[in-house]
Amino acid sequence: MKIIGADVIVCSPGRNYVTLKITTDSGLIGWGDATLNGRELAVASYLRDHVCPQLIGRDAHQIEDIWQYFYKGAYWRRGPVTMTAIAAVDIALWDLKGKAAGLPVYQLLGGAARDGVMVYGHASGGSLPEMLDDFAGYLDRGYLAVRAQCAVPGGDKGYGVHRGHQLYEPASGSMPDEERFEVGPYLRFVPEMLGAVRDRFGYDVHLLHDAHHRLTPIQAARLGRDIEPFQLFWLEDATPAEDQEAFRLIRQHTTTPLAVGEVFNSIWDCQHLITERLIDYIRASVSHAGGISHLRKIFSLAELYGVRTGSHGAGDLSPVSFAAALHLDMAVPNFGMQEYMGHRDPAGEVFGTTWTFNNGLMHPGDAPGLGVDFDEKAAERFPYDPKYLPVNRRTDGTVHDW
Ligand code: EZ4
Ligand code: CO
Repeated sequence: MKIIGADVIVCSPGRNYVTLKITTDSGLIGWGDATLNGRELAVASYLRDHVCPQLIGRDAHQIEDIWQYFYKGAYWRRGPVTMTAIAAVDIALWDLKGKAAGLPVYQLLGGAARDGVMVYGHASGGSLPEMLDDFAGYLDRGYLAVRAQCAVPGGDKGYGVHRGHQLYEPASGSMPDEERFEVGPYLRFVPEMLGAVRDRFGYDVHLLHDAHHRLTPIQAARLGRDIEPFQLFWLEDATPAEDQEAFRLIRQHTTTPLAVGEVFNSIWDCQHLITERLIDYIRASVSHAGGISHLRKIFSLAELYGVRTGSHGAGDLSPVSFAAALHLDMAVPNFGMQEYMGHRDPAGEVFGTTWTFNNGLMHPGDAPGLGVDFDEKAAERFPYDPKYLPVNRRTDGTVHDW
């Protein structure tokens, strides 16, 4: 199965997505996701200018060799742009191998290790009553796990709070929006918010919260301790993720389970977190951490140390990589939870999917490959539309982690 074409398509159906199309002499086509929120064109160029020409003529079945060729062959290793580009190639090749074999990708990864993949939805609100009503909606729709985010009273809107009736989407504007964050009111409000969820909905639903890398280790330790009574499934991204050592301090103070990793791009970003058991869930994503092949290695390392998976699944991961995540989630023994934020309209006009949602569990479907189609004609109707993630500042103007 020789590769005869490799093309990059940038489109914006609801938000920007970068999609890699690999064409083979067998007539089969594989799809990969190369979306890196706010830096889309850097990955598109990395692929178009440097990777696609070197793909032509290779055997699409040699997934591991091609992965190593682009990782070791570039000499310059790791980094989100490089690893997202390699991920797109890897995801497209797994899609092709599944299509060639006539099997869904999860079968190639060892087969189903569970009936379905537990996902969590995102409840949010500009006020506590609004958030609680949104939370109730997720339970009505059958979710077994829900993340709660809420604007801090008297403060700025805060991370993770949707506007109107649309799904939350943080990227907006051809220049980054500026948001404000003050840690004191946040640390006082979060226990109240999580307590209100438990008061209204009890303890059966799995409850999650994302601190979005905004706390210092000692602040995170205090928050983890304050919310212990509310028995979270996990506290996400407590501190800036590049500081692996910070988690040791948090760990010493709290039994609240810790999850981190949506900005990681390789196994080297989480080696100590995993081998020193500083976290409970590893949240690296298939599209930003080198594809199915590399994320599977991270998950295998995690399995050795009792760390479970919790893949990133925001709307800026296209349906192609969300499907890839579901296939991997089905097959790994140490699956924990999958984030499912959903994709805004009109993404469904460009991406056709086969996954299903039943009683809180998702299944990737049994179509050969990943089970995602990309409509190139439809994509032409949604040209690239520059958008950036917000920049965050403290009240005194100091730039802070967003
Ligand atoms: O901010 O994917 O858990 N999910 C998240 C996401 C991230 C975005 C960044 O592009 O934290 O909302
Ligand atoms: Co997050």
